[in-house]
Amino acid sequence: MSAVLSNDATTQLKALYAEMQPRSLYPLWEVLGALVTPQPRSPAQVHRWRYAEARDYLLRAGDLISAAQAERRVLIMENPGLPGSSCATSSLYAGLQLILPGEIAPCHRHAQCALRFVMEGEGAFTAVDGEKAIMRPFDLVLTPGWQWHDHGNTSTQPMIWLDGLDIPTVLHFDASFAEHLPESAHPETVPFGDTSARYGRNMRPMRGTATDRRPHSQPLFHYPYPEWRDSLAALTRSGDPDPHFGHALEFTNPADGGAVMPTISAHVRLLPSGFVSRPRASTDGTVFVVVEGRGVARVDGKDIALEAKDTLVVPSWRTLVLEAESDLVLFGYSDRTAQEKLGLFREHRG
Ligand code: 1HN
Repeated sequence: MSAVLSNDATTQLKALYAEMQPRSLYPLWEVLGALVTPQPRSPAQVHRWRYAEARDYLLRAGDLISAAQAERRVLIMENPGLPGSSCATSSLYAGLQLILPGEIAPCHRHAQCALRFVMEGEGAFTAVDGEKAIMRPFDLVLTPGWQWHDHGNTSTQPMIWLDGLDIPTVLHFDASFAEHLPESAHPETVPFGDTSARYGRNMRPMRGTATDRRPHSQPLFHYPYPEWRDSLAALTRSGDPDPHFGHALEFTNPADGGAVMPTISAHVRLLPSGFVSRPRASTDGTVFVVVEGRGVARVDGKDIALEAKDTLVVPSWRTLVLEAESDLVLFGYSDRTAQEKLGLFREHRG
């Protein structure tokens, strides 16, 4: 409210507010400025989680509760600016999940879309609608909304991955559904590698043939590290880095060439040693994982050191500069695709 009111009017307005409140009526003019801000004012904070610290707590939890007891044994990486929300950004969730040798995380499905980005361990699996993805470090594995998924560790080492989900987005729309399969694991109905062969090679089953098996809109769910890392390496040999991103590749859904899931975009980037990015702000708060290398994230002028396997969250509309002290490879995910569909996405490149 900008106009100056007389004392009398102010007193009478206060009395009016008090009278209206029991009927759930409120004056917009008191809150308009906070609702419609000239630019984003996210309550989320910039935050970095050191992997070694989080890993230690996760392994301690592993001594105390099984994956089956917990359903999912996960430490939530909650944004310190969004306490009690289980959110990493206002629209996205991040957590670190542990599955120990011999364990099964039981089969369920839910409306929320999930991605897994493998931090350590080798050979455990996620099964999506009855097909296993054998996971290796820095693989990206998707479980799109409403697809059955269970995890199992038949290897001899603990397996830890980052879970990225659109939980806050689904909560926002009050659109959460979930159910459990009566059995702990989905029957293995599809041979290993089947989906990658059908959809992961710039081809797809002929429409309307019996070879068209996975859901049309979300077929591919495994993006192996050696493939995406090799593509990034090829970019470094064939051209200059983008001044804001470095060498960057977005993971795509082969069904439509768009983002990996309706609510989540994911990408990787490589900043060559010594590279300093130009400053950039965007409306999609982003969760980053350091895959390799060291560097500094400068967010609104404040430096945050980055080491391998750290997780960093940069909320909406904070100005980010990245400095690579050695070749720095980052994985990142955000709600960019959802914002683009809603006509909300904006960026400012300095
Ligand atoms: C979930 O289903 C998984 O399937 C991981 O591994 C983390 C966090 C919140 C809600 C559901 C999983 C989750 C989750």
